[in-house]
Amino acid sequence: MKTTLKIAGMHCNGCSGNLERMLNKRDGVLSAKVSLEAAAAEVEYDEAKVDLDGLREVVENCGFDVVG
Ligand SMILES: [Cu+2]
Repeated sequence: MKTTLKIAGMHCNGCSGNLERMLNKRDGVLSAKVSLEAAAAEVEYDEAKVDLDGLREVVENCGFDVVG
């Protein structure tokens, strides 16, 4: 599965880099790419291991919000 999440709350490359690292660490995430400019995370994941709620949880644990 591949999805693009719109992220609110990222202010700098530290924010986006941290979120990208945390998403990539999540079990079931095959690859994650976070763009500060687009305020979005492109995530490829194994839906048998993680779902959208699981991805949202990672985003929220990093202090950001999924807005779409
Ligand atoms: Cu920042």
